[in-house]
Amino acid sequence: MSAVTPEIQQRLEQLKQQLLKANYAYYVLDNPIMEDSVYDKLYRELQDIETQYPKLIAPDSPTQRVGDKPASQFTSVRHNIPLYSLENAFNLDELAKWQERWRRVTPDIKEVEYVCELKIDGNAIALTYENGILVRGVTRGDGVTGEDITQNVRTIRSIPLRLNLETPPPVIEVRGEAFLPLDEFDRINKEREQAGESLFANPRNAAAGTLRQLDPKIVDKRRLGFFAYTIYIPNDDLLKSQWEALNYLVEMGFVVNPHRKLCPSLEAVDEYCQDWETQRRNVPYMTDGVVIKINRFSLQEELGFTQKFPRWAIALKYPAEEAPTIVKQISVNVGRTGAVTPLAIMEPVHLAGTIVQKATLHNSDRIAQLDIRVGDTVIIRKAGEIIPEVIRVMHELRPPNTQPFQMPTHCPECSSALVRPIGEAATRCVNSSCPAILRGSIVHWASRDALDIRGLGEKVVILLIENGLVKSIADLYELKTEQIASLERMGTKSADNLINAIALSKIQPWSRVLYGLGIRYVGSVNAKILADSFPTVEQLSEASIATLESVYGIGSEIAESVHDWFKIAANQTLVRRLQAAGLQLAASVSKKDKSTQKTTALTGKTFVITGTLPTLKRNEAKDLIEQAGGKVTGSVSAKTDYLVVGEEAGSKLEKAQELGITQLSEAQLLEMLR
Ligand code: 1X8
Repeated sequence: MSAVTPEIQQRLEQLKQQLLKANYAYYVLDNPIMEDSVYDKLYRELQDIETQYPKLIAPDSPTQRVGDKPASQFTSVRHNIPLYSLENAFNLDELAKWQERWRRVTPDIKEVEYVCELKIDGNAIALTYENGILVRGVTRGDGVTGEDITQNVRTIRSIPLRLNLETPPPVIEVRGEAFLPLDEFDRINKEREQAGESLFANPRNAAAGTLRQLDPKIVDKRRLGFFAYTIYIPNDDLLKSQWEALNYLVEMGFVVNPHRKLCPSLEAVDEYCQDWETQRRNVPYMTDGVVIKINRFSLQEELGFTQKFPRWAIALKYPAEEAPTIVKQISVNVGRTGAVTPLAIMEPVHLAGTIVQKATLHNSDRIAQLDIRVGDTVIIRKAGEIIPEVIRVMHELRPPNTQPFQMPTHCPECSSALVRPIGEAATRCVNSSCPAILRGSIVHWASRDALDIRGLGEKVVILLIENGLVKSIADLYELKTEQIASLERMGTKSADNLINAIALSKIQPWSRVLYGLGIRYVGSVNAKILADSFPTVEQLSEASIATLESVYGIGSEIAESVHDWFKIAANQTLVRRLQAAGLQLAASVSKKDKSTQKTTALTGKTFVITGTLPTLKRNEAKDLIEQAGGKVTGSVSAKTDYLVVGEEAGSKLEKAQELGITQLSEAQLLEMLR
């Protein structure tokens, strides 16, 4: 390696400054100052220098936003100062009562200023800066302990990696809300729909799911935004108010929501709230209310906190949106556990920004309680923007000759008699070969937190079942490309992709397989606990209820459910078939244990991956290659044996062509791995 010259150092500094400035203009000020092509060119030059002189890579370099390595898990971090939640008010009266209440604590205060800010429906995060450099980002968690998501936070372009301060204090904590802009939310859900993946219910869930992604490259692809709203600087007494703090955040380089207002009285606050209740849909992100804070810090300190909330702030929540519509039909849906859920199918109606035509009726008790019939006018509500529900039936508008709804006595999908276990609200189909249960089980098996089989969504599952190709989860592993390709709307390419995606599930760990089995009460967290305590499926299936219950975190309901599941002969057969198919029904031996590895065609070979592969994420491809004894590096050189090429491959492809390096498609790589 050649020595670092002052010229190189100077050029690097210059590039860094220009790129940082351009980034800031684009993502914070929303006012670009540089062409994309120029940005890319400078970025590549910086990247090249840094590759050549890795010692020069600074933590705040624009190239250091997206980390290479996915995390294996997040570590828990205790917050230095807890993240409180806010007391809610649901109307202006309650707001006035809040003012009366805090005034009683400090009766001498006459004049008061409030700061009004939009309440962003996202996920609160806490950022720590040491000497001006971002060192940690932590989720809210339960307010006391959160998860360290620094890698993910770094990908958010509007979060500065270095504060714009001459002499930054040794420690600053900044808090704010990470959120998904609505257009980004729509884009992601469209992509997921096309991929047959389950959709995110709302932008908040999507943002939460994104922040908890282990692979920062995926986080980087979903452009999260961040609005800052709180600063803590130990031993500082320069900032005197929330309003000053917000302006200081702007100075430091954060995005602070522009729709903030300093209000001289509660009347001005009321006006702001009323205004935003009607305006709320005119901003490109979700808001669920207004946050009102007493401006002056000295008064905030005097008021302090209750057990749960600051006394000096409150959230005025917008009312849940409601709308009337007419019930056209009441149908039932059979889920993967056999639970039969009644649904109201209604005249489509606009609600909270989406068109709604289905609402859950939960169970037969709820139907009886509502006395809901086909033809009824009902009020539906979308609470927290999730699945709408019927909150009221307007019996006075009921047309003549309606009939009360009767829960079906037989399963709409397999015609077997439904049962309602004593003490349970749910009606169930208990036929284990019911196609609805099979369908739900396979969709669950393929879902993101289970085996994560891309392209195996509900539509494809239905197709496979209807054509008799799949009668059990285990049948997925015997599918042939030709069988899938012959199905409606499936070509050889998508069939190939599906086969590869299914094959890939064989590297998923035991805990995910266990979760995928869909044993009642065994969610992904319990599956992890069980998989850790019982490293093989044999150990788990032979465990007594008492042994299961002795595991920390496993209660009697789960213990019984697991124990009963393994007693059923069909489940034992399923486990044996999955084992034979090569799924991980035991904790894998550590990857570091090289001695047990066989030699393969990949042993000792060096691979570079470029572009987007059709089914494998980059780190998945990397894992597969490394498990087979290969090595994956970041840049093409004469030492590279193979270049794995995906779509939109860039300069690495050119370089590989120059050097005459063998190229592989994903399919060829998988072939080699087999
Ligand atoms: C939560 C939120 C706050 C603000 C905006 N959005 C939120 N979701 C704000 O202060 N601008 S404050 C807050 C909290 O303290 N729990």
